[in-house]
Order: sequence, then structure tokens, then C-alpha cells
Amino acid sequence: MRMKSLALLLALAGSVRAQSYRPAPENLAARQWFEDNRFGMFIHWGVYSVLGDGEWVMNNRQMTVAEYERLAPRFDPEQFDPAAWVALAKSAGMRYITFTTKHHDGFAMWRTSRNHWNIVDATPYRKDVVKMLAEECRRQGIKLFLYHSQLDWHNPDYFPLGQTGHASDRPPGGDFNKYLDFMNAQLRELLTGYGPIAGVWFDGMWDKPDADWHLEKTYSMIHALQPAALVGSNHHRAPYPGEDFQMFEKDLPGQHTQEFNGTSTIGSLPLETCDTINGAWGYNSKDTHFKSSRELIQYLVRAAGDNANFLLNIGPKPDGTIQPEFVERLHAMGAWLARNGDTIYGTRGGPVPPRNWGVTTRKAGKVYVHVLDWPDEVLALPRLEGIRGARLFPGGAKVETAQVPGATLVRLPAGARDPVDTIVELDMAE
Ligand code: H79
Repeated sequence: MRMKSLALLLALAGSVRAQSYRPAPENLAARQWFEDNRFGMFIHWGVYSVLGDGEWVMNNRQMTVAEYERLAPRFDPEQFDPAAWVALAKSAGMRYITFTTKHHDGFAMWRTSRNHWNIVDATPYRKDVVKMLAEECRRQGIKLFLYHSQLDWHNPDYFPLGQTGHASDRPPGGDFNKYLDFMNAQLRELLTGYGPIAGVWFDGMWDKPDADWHLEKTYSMIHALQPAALVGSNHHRAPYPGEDFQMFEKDLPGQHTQEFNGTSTIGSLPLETCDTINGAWGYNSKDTHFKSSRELIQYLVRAAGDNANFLLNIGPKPDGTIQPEFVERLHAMGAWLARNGDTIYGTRGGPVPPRNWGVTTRKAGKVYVHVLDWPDEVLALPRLEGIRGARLFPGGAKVETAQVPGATLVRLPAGARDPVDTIVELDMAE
């Protein structure tokens, strides 16, 4: 009886601890930095890139572990140039990079001591690309987040299997807690050997949503090693204690256009949405359905109006180069941000909730009205009080506004229109 109540007490203490996560001051500062910077580069790169058929190829083609392992000797990215990758991100106006350290195939893109299923031991390339990228990010002043898959189609201790990876032909059995120890040990390597890490972007928990992942243990280890590192997880649910930001995949926050986002509700943490340029995360040589630069810029603007960051993906080729269709679009985004970045960076979602015509952003003393899709000369906003002046951004040409009962009218003559985003800067009474 006494043992039982002690156990209950300990369990309660554990859950109270989990509930009462108090982010460190440097973590809160990092959250603010994150929201102020709004735009990041997602990179999906691994042995799967060799087949040019996306990062799910092992699962989709029902490959066994033994078959899949034969890809590693073919992964030799001789043209990988981390300086060029980081410079490309910067030229797009991106402020951070989120890199796939390990995807669902379990392959480690760094020199891990936990197994041989990694870029140093299993490929002819033999170099630690996470280290190369981390050093270059530091040199060029861009922050590095680590994507890390909790789901693992390769490790035999990832057992029982979840909803995916059933053709891998691993021996049945295996100890899930041992797998979690392995995962935590790999994360410890990443958080101790690669300098300051801006955050960890978890994915794949949705594969076994009801397993006990001992999140508290993993999250508190990360925060103990690097208090400023932001923890987030793409589990499609409301945030768990110990998480510092919330992400949405291929969806603006709260828009349930993807079936798997059905249960996601928006919490109070900084938000991020991620998407692809064509339809693929990992390199797909056949997918030529590229979004236009205009669409991508408008998505960034809509995300900012939703108070969310935009993490835009590239899937580099197996030789380490980046296809020209991606480069061209990233340069167009960078050129747009060079002119208009003041209305995106350092802002928060504005006073008018996102609409079909566009969004608003705000910063001290300013509201920016981003008109993305509106055919008429006059746009009616819900009435905004305290407008002291209105002009086009950039350029500064005066914009007429009028206060009427229930609305603020903004006049946008044809000559003032920008086909991507017509921005009106409002001076607001503080
Ligand atoms: O890394 C990229 C993708 O590989 C990964 N997340 C991005 C960032 C990703 N994995 N899965 N998905 C995206 C969406 C797919 C969900 C599904 Fe399912 C997996 C549909 C069916 C199997 C999860 C499990 C939802 C239903 C069952």
C-alpha cells in the first residue's frame, strides 16, 4: 500500500514537472528572435536523394533495410559546397536553415558513434556534412536548426512498428526504450559537438502517436545542453510541455487543408509553416510542378499576416548541387525582400485577421496592409482607429483613406498596384 502511494506520488511529481516547463530567459529571447526573422530554408538531403524520388522512397517502394543500405555507397556529393548553400539562403532573405540530420530512413548525416549507418562510415564521401554546414552557418551569421526524425525505419529497436515502414524486413522484437536511448544519445552528440544549435525540429511522432515517447526526458536534455535551443515537433497536435514553437506542414496555421493536420489546434507559442517549391521534400527528378515566385512570396506574406514564419524547402541533388529552378525562385524572393523586408521582418500579425484579399502585419507605430488579390479600386477594412498617415510602400506615394461607419476605406488606383503585393503603410497613433 505504502509502495503504491509512493509510486503514485512519484508519477504525479513527474507529470507536474512536465506540465511546469519554464523556458529559460535565453529561450524566451530566442523565441523573439525566431518571430522577428520570419523566413528560413528547409533542406531535405540524404541517401534517398540518390534515387531522385523523394525522401519516402524506402517506404513507397517497399524496400528492405538490406536493399536500402545499398544506396549509401552511391551517395558521394563531391560538389557539396556549404558556403554556396548558406550564401543561397542568405541571398533569398532567409535567416535560418533547418537541416535533416536524420530522416525516417534513420541515416545520420553526421559522424555518429552510435552506429555505422551514417555519412562518414557508410558512404565514399566520408565527411561530416552537419559539421561542414554548422561551421559555414556560423561563419556567415545564419542560425542552424536540426530536423530529426523520431520515426526510424532502420533501427531494429524501433518496435513495435507504427503506421509506416512495414516492408523493411527487420527482425521482430526490439526494445522501444532502447531505441529512445539511442535517439537521445544521437541528439546529445548533435547538441554538444556542433556549436550553438538554434532548435530541434522533430518529425515522425505521428507514426506511433500513442506510444510513450518519454518526451520530457528528450526535451529536458536538449534544454539542459542548450537552453536557447527551440524545441518543436510536427506531431499535428496541440503543443506538449517542453516545446517552444509550433509548426504546421503545408498549411497556414489552423487551415486544415491537409488531412493529417485535422487535429492540430493553434497554441500560444511562436508559429511556423513549411512547404515545398515543387511537391517534393527530398530531391525528385520528375516533379516539375514548381510554384511561381509570386506564389511563394505571397505565401511568405500570408504566413507573416498569420503571425507565422515560413520555412521553405529545397531538396538538393545527390551530387550536392541545387537545381536552377530552386535557385531562380529563391533569388526572386530575396530581391522582393530586399525592397519590402521592413514590412515582414520584425513584425507580428496585424490588427485585421487574414482575409482572402490579403493580410496585415504590424510593428511599433505601423500597420502594413498587404493587398495580394483584390480587383477593385477601393478596399474596405474593418474600421481601424488612430490612422495618422497612409502611403505606398516602398516609394511613399500618398494613399487616400476614409473612415466610414464600420469600415476604413483604402483607395488603390490602378497605377499604384503591384501584381505580387500592393503594400500600404499606415502610421498609427501609439
Ligand atoms: O520531412 C517531410 C516529410 O517527409 C514528412 N514531414 C515533412 C516535413 C512527412 N511525413 N509524412 N508526412 C509528411 C505526411 C504523411 C502522413 C502520412 Fe500518415 C503517413 C499519411 C499516411 C502515412 C500519418 C500516419 C498520417 C496518417 C498516418
